[in-house]
Amino acid sequence: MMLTRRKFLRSVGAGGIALVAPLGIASVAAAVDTSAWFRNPLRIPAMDEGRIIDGKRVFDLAMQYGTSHFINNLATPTAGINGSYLGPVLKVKRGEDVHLKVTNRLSEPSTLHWHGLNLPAIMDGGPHQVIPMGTTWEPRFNIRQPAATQWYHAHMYHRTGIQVYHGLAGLLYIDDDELHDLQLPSEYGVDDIPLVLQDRAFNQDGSLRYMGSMHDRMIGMMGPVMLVNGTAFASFKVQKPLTRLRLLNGSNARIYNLGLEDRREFLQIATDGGLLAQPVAMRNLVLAPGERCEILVEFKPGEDILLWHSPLPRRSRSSGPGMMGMMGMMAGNDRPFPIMRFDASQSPAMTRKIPAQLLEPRSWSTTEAVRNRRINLDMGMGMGMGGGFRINGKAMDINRIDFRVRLGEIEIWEIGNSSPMAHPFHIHDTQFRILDRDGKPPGAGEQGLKDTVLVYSGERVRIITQFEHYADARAPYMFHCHILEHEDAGMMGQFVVVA
Ligand SMILES: [Cu+2]
Repeated sequence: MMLTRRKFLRSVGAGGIALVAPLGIASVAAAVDTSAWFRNPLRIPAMDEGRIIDGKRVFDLAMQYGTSHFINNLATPTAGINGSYLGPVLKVKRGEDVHLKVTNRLSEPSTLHWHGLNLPAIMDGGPHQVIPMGTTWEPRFNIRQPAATQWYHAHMYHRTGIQVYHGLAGLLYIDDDELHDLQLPSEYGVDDIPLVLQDRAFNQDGSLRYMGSMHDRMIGMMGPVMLVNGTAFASFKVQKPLTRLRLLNGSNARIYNLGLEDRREFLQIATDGGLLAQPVAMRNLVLAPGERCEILVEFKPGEDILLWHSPLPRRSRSSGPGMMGMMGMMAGNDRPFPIMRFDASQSPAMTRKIPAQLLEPRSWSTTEAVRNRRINLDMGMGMGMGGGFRINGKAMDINRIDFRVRLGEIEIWEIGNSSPMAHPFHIHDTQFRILDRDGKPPGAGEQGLKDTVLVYSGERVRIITQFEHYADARAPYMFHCHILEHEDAGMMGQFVVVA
C-alpha cells in the first residue's frame, strides 16, 4: 500500500513540521524552510577518471573534513573524499591497472575499502590497511571483473559506522567495452544518474546526530532526513525520458523498498556485481545497506513524480506479535516516506529502445563446489543489555582468522540468521550468486552477481562463489553484516585465501 503524494501532504499538514514528522522526528523541523520541500537540485558527484601515467590509471584522493549545508543555512560538520561530503565517482575500466593514492587528512586513522572488488587482500582497504593520520596509502591492482556499480568507504575497526555516517564513501564505476554494444543510457549526469541513498539524523545545531540511544546500537543508526548524493529533499530534472539510475544503499542501517509514486513498472538491469541476463520488470525493489542496483525508468513528458520507500514485504518469521514483529517495527521500515523527486516537466517523449538481452552473469554449478560452510548471524541473548553481535557465536577479533579458503575452489556458504532482524551479509574480494532462500530460488532481480545479500530473520540463504586470483596466508579479508553498527559491534569475521 503506497500513499499518493496528495494524501501524504494532507496527512502531515502544511507546517514546517511536515518535512520531518512523517519520518518520526521533530528536532530539526523548526529550522526547515518548507519551500525547500524536494526543491533542492540533486547534487551529481564529480566524475574522476584519474590520470594515465605509464599505462596506469592514477587517482589522488584525500580524506578530509568539511562543512555541508544539507538543510538551509544549518552548517553540518562532515567528511569526504576530495570534498566536504562523500567522494567523486571513480571510473575505471576492466583490464587496466589502477593506482590510488589515498591521503588521510583527518584527525584520526581511517581506511578506504573498495567494496565489491576482486583484489589482493593487502589492497582491500579493510581494517588491516590502516592509513595513519597525515600519511598516504597507495594500493595498486588490476581490474579483473565486468562492468558494475561498485563503491568505496571507510572500514576502520570499530569506527566504520561513524566515519561513513559523516561522509567517507563514494561510487566506483567499472566500465567494460562489451557494455557499449547494448547502448544503455550512459551519459553521466544526463541519463545515467548515480543515487547514493543515506538517511541522517541532525542535532539542533546542524551537526549530525550519531548513536544517541540503545535503539541506534541495536537496530543500527537511522535518521529522519533522506540525503541523496548528499542532497536533502532532492529534485532531479529529467532530461531524457529513459533514465538509468544507479542506486547505492549507502545508509548505515536502513533497508529500502523502492518504488515510484504511481507504482509504475521499471526495469532492473544490474545487481551489485554487474548486469543481469535480461531486464527484469518490477514495481518495488528491496535494497539493503551495501547493495547496489541499476534500473531503467521511463518518465512521461511533463510529469513530476516521487521515489518512495514503502513498508518491507512481510516475511512470515518476522511478522506478527512478539520480538520479531517488534524488531521489524523498531527498524523503522513499516512506514512509507518519500526519498526524492523527479521533475520531467522539460523531458522529451520516449524514443529509445531497451535491449531485450543484456549480458549473462557468471555462475557456478553446485556440483563444482568442494566445500559447504555454515555461517550463523546472531545478536546474542542480552538484547536490552547491548547484545552480542556475533557470527558463529563469536564476536570479531582482529587477531583471529576464522577460516582459510583455498584459492580457486568453489564454495557454497549457507548463511543463517537466528536473530530477530534482517542483516545484509557482505563478503570481501568476491562476487557470488544466490542459490536459494529457504530452498527456493531467488527472485529474478537477484539472479545476478552479488557481494551483499539480505538475510531475513530465521531465513537460510545459500550462495556459491569462487575466490580467485589472489592468495595471501597472512592478510585476511572480511565477511560481515553491512549494518555498520552491527559490524562495529562484532558481527564480522576474517578469512584468508591460501594457495
Ligand atoms: Cu546486522
